[in-house]
Amino acid sequence: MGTIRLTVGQAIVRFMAEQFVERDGRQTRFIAGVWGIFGHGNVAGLGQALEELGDACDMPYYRPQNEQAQVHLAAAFAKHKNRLQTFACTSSIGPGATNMITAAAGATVNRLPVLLFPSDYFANRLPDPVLQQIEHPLEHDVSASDAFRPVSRYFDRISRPEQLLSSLPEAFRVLTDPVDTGAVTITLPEDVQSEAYDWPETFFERRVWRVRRPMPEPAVVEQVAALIRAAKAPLVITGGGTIYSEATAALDTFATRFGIPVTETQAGKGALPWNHPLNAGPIGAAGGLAANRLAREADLVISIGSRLGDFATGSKTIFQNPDATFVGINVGAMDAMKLRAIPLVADAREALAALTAALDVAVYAGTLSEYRERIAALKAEWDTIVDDYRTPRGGRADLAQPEVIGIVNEIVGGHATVICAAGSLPGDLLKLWRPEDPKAYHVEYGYSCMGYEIPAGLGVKLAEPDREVVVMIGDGTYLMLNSEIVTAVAEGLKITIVLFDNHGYQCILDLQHAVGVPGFGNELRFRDRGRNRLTGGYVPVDYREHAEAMGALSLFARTPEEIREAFAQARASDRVTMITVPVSPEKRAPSFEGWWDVPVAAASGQQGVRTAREGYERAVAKQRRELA
Ligand SMILES: Cc1ncc(C[n+]2csc(CCOP(=O)(O)OP(=O)(O)O)c2C)c(N)n1
Ligand SMILES: [Mg+2]
Repeated sequence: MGTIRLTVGQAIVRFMAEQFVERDGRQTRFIAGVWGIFGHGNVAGLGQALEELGDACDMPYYRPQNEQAQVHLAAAFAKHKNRLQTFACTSSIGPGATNMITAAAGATVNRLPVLLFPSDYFANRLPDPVLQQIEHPLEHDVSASDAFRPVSRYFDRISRPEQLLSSLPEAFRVLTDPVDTGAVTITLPEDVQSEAYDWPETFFERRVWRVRRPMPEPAVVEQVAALIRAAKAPLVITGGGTIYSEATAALDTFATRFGIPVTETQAGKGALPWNHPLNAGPIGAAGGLAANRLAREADLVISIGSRLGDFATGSKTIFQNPDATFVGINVGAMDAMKLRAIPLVADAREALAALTAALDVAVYAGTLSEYRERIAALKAEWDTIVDDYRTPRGGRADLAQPEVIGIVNEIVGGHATVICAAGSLPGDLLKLWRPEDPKAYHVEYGYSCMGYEIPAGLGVKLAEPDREVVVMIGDGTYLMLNSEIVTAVAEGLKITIVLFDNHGYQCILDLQHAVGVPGFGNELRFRDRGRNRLTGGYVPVDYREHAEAMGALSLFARTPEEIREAFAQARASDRVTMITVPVSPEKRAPSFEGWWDVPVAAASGQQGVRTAREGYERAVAKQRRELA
């Protein structure tokens, strides 16, 4: 057996370059490149390896400004690639490593593959305590990198080089498995990372990982087909799994042929174009009128590729028909079983094809015309409401957020990718954005992580350079993580960022009012010294100048006309562009018969809190606890 002498870092680069995935006969190199920030933990390990072997292995290196951001970026890239490709990320030990944890959790929650190599303290322990070492007093083998364990779908620490021989293949199995995927973390002690070993040459042979499409069990297909035939008011909820599985055409066929309305979650939005006759729009706490009314009455709810988070189910209040049956189509059994559903554990595309075939064999003609008319009427009503919110009222300043969303969507159309993650924008976008393509709507709402937006813009642009990318971001989240604008400048990545300046955390202020609490700690205000509270005037922040200082083309727009002019300038430029739009702190899209369980204080000296608590207890009574 031939061997080849390489360091651990070099072996990782060589190995990653030879890992491919295959689905539907198409092969893709799985790791597109490596993002990393170097420190003493990785500079001589993966850092040295990337410098020496990166070009030969076609393994490009990218430098972000923040380790959290590089992992968001990798996750967004993977999401846009339907999980068929991702980036690896390397960091130094200690703070560089723990900076990645937030975004690792986000990737795991959203079931998106990211491969993380945080560095770790010396395995030989001779220089202990090395700079940044925790020195846990009782558990001597614990390091800061152990904090990755709960947020990773696979975790390993390489304390001897040869452990890579079994660890790396297992890491790639997890990354490329549609059920198990998420953050995969292999921590690399700084000494081991640069140690050499004689690796078997076979370790670096090309390996193709098949991304499986599990077939549904025929008996369950028959059972579900019978339920569909018997249902009077069936309803589909589509999640992100439909898009990842490239099942959108199969979903269209299924819905159209049998007259079954499709409602959408944040991850599922775009599976059908907004104007598809059977797209009943978004469902749940931040959903629309049509979907939420259909959900209330539905007698058969079929979820496809959804983790059924509380926003999608209105914290389990949107299904009010006590006789409703639930079916879960999901590649993962855990998700398929939720809501006490009949689990159709399978790939979404295969399951939809099998159901369609079974219903065709049974000569099922679809839902009755009364139901189809009701769907059409509700959809028409919902579309009119959305039109109304999107339409600017005159050319004045003090625009409402929904108006800005409408204006931007009109400008960029239904094929540009809009990106968002936290704040009030995701709810408004879910209701008001009109995608016409499964890749036109990219909202991370599993972890709803402030700071995802701009790195995600870079990730999507790298995934599909020819598509227009628009990042929608609140002022609060911008202040938390904006520095990847510098990376966009360095990499020549052209995205357009629309910053909504409403003086702070307005969605949480809304929530605060809903739980009966007067405004406290959410708006960006000066400290009022007399009261010793943050109740002074607004702190002025010049976001336009801030982004310009980082090298962006930075514009300011107050009216619909100014937004259109700014976009014209943005589109004419090849630079990352930011358009700052001041918006009213109050005007957002309301709730459309959705509810979200956020507890209200059960004891308070304040009347407002007590009143809110009474309302909360009435609302909680509608929760379908038996669906837990
Ligand atoms: C990292 C992180 N910290 C805290 C939160 C809780 N949170 C959700 S939205 C939000 C405020 C967002 O403010 P901004 O971006 O200005 O959006 P707005 O609510 O004004 O639309 C906060 C604090 C979060 N989702 N993520
Ligand atoms: Mg804000």
